[in-house]
Amino acid sequence: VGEDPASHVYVRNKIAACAEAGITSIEHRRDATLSEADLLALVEQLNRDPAVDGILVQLPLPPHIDSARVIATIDPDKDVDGFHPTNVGRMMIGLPAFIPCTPHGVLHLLKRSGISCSGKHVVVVGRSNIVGRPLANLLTLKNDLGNATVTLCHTGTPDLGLFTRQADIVIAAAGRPNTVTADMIREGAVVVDVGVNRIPDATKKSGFRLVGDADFAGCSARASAITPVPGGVGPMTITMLLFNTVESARRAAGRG
Ligand code: L34
Repeated sequence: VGEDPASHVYVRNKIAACAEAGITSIEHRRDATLSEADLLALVEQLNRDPAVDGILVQLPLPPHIDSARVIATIDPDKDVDGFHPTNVGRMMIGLPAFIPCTPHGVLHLLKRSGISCSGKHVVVVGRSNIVGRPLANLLTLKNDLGNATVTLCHTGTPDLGLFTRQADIVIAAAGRPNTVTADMIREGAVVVDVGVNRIPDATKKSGFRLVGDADFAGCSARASAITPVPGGVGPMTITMLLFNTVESARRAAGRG
């Protein structure tokens, strides 16, 4: 809904990934003037449609629309973003649930890189509902992706470096460039950069370039591993969306 340029790129990438994986996707693009009532009606129509296994309302929504209300209207069994309160609650107590795509992508990215979180001190920087908070929660679960000691830092943390310097793994999800700099990480630490920020750059045709929340050049000299932006967590977010959608279709077919 609306004209957020980054959202258009992300949605385009999601549609392309669905096509590549053989998943049918339907884009319902609406102007920023769409009323909340009309959006809720569209979600309800998709809830009822047996051909639809997954519903994703790309955020952010225009300010006149109550995102929480829209998310709560999505059928929890089709909530492939894992944002519905039912899925958030189920996830938090370790019950089967759709896991939010970015946090889930981060956990699999680490696992597939041979980096276990078990017994490690993971410092998460950022407390959003879509990344920081669910990620911190998942990391505390007693399973093969979690079992970490977790510190959740945010804009109310007076001395961020005091915490990040104690981390085995730093996850930057603050939405601000240079939130994590080389002096804030331990030698050999792992840095996962969730940020996707557009920085003005006159040398680029688009007029901007993408940077993460960590200073990549500085941190990569000290870190044992670090994710790039672009090409790091972003593609994993999309991958986990496909995973959740296939999972939903399996469940709907009674083969869950
Ligand atoms: N409902 N809203 C809902 N679900 C989500 O899971 C998201 N998120 C976040 C924003 N709003 C959402 C995404 O889809 C962030 N996000 C997302 C998705 C894809 C990419 C980045 C963030 C991505 O494809 N990143 C590319 C670069 C893209 C570019 O060129 O701008 C990368 O390589 O990082």
